[in-house]
Amino acid sequence: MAKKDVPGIGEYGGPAGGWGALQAVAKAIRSQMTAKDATILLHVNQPEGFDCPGCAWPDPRQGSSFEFCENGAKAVSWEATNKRVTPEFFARHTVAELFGWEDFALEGEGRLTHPMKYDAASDRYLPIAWDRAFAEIGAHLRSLPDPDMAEFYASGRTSNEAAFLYQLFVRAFGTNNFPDCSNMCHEATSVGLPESIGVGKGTVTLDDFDHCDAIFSFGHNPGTNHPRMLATLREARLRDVPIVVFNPLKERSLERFKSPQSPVEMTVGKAVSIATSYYQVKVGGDAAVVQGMMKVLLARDAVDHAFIRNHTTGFEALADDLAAMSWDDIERVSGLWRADIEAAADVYANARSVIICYGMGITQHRHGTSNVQQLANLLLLRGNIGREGAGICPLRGHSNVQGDRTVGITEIPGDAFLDNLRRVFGFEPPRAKGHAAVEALEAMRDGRSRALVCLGGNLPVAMPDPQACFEAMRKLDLSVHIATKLNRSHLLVGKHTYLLPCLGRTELDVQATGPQAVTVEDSMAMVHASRGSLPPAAPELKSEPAIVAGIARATLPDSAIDWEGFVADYGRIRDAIEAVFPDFAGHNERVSKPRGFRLDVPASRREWRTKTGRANFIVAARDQRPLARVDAQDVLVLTTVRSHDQYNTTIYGKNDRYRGVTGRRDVVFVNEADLAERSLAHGDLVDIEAVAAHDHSSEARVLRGFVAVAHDIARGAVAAYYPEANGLVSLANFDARSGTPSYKSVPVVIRRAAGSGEGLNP
Ligand SMILES: Nc1nc2c(c(=O)[nH]1)N[C@H]1C(S)=C(S)[C@@H](COP(=O)(O)OP(=O)(O)OC[C@H]3O[C@@H](n4cnc5c(=O)[nH]c(N)nc54)[C@H](O)[C@@H]3O)O[C@H]1N2
Ligand SMILES: Nc1nc2c(c(=O)[nH]1)N[C@H]1C(S)=C(S)[C@@H](COP(=O)(O)OP(=O)(O)OC[C@H]3O[C@@H](n4cnc5c(=O)[nH]c(N)nc54)[C@H](O)[C@@H]3O)O[C@H]1N2
Ligand SMILES: [Mo]
Repeated sequence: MAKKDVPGIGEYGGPAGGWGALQAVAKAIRSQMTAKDATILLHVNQPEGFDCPGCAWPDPRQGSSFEFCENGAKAVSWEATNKRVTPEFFARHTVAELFGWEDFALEGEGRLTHPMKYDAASDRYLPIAWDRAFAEIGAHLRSLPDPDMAEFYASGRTSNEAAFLYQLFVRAFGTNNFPDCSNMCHEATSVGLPESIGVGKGTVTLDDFDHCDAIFSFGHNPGTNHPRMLATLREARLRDVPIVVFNPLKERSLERFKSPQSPVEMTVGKAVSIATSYYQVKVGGDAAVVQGMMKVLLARDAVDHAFIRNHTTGFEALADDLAAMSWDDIERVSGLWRADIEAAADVYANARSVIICYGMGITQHRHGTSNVQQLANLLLLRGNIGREGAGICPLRGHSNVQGDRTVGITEIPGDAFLDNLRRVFGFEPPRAKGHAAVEALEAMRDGRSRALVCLGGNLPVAMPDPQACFEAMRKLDLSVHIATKLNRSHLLVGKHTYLLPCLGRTELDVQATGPQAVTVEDSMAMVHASRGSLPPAAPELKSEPAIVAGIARATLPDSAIDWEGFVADYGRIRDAIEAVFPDFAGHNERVSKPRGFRLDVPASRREWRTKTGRANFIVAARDQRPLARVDAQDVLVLTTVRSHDQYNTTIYGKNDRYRGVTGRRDVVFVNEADLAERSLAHGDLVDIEAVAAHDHSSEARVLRGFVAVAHDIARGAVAAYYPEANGLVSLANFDARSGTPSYKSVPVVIRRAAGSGEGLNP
């Protein structure tokens, strides 16, 4: 049936990659940079170049050929833009006026050039000298009655060096309040995997993908968010490795891909099909799928008894739990037929070595931690962890989010780490648990926290419930933003607000001892150097380590730590990291090697650093706080996703090519049958209302006037873009074990928009 014509909504017929991707790169570069500057793209992810700020997928293992990535090119050109936000810009626009701009327009103005301070009288940002800014920030922080009344946010682009200095400063100041982007992202991994396998990281390397016999993909969209992964999946498909996908949306890149690096594929060749089976699981239905698969394996006795005996605990409890589970329930919750789940279990059982990949479709749920642990259970049943070609592969978010955690950005630091910090730096670090992101926002909202420092990011826009978060920001006595570009967080001013512009990854960072490199850790625990080469966007910019050290010195005048020495030579920061974290032995020497080194992941050699000393099967959570009555008549479950033209809260453009959307983001994807059931049609304007009774919040949350788009999405599920849909997510709706907000399971009802007619068009 031909779909009604709706402006900006169509269908994308091509594969992922292909010419569409090359055109998009050219466009991204043209809009931000000159042709000469565009040569910077040749330095992305090369041994002597800088680490791509786009994602945390590892670098290619050899060769120096430019590894093509459309969204990497967008991320780089967005940072390396020619556009500037100068003091004159701020003189022309009040903060109230800028607040009315779209996020897209704010960041689109370009790079921040000068340190600025908010002036309430004129409602403008005015320039301030660096030293004065540091002195004032230090005085404000010192005047707090208690260090626990300040929050220190970090977004995961920050290098290991900046992150380590940041945590050192904050702990010397006296708190563990480290909300970070990981709290909104893979916290379920960081909490879930250590209980299962003794380490909160993925266990595979790129080499394992050359040796696996099957790949299972749960809840991630690599064509958009980890595009370089498609090259790895393509290679696996060319070896005839089955790839089984579970995703409520049909994502083009998981269906087929044309490699822009393969001249034959680009011209005469066919696209490579990626998924060999594609199951449109219900939103939040993954644990049920995995339980069903495990049930099949047990029924067929297709498990690795020797591995289970020698390496694990908890098998009997898991088996009992699975036995008690009915296929009716599994089918209802997963939205899949038993036969589908059996077929998937067959592929799994027939493969000697299996890798499971997963992303936000698994973690951002009220049972995110438990979801992650079910994936680990499935792998453990056949000994698929800790040997070649097998393992678990969380697709991390920000390019250095894993590294930041490794070097101490955590609200729950371990004793061994704190003891080392005390030994190396001679101060007593705080031991009490600090605030994660949700707790930080709650403390700010309730007035218990009075200050917020942000090392990058766009915290209140990334969090659930913007209304509550925006208000919380405006109540602060002090807010400090270390950033490359203007965003909405900077406009949510408190009593004293400072905007401190920093260098980005692409830029040359020259300190007293000469040009500096920083280091980052990718999704597969590879640590390597990153060196920028472009001249800084403005002469006044400082590096993140220099800004952190500047604030530290001003806040802690009596500190015995040599902040200036650290900034003069980042090698000294790396030495300090090595002194605190034994895993980094030989740090400076090892990162001087072209591709760096891999941090130890004990589970990948079957050493289980859990309390039991074994890998643990963990029975799935039973829901204590039922979410939506998924079976209730008109309740749908909303999931929020990234478009192809955005980087988290950074919107590069309003297109979402692979999903057929052009020039708009006010859409909600709905299954055609679900529309029909509500007497709605493709293109109708709808209001989306969160069902408060089911998400533990009290007030009504409504998004008005969105365009309903009939889409290939599981029944009962709807999808909208992040951050536009964050107003529907309650701050109270999160995974109790990890604190990860349930951005991917919001119970909603959808109805024709109040006052709208039959739709938009034609
Ligand atoms: N270009 C670009 N790259 C990025 C980012 C970006 O914004 N832009 N962000 C970075 C960051 S911080 C992160 S965390 C990663 C995010 O990378 P992803 O995890 O790929 O991010 P999402 O867009 O949230 O996509 C989640 C996928 O899960 C599916 N999904 C939703 N709900 C469910 C569910 O209940 N079950 C299952 N099985 N699937 C579900 C969605 O349909 C979608 O395909 O990407 C990183 N890389
Ligand atoms: N509804 C919904 N909400 C979500 C998600 C979702 O899937 N759905 N995903 C969540 C996830 S996974 C994450 S990780 C968070 C992301 O949350 P954040 O990490 O806080 O947000 P970003 O949008 O990545 O931050 C963008 C800003 O970072 C600054 N920046 C960019 N580069 C640099 C740099 O090199 N240095 C510094 N200092 N600043 C820089 C720029 O000013 C830019 O405006 O959002 C979460 N929110
Ligand atoms: Mo993320």
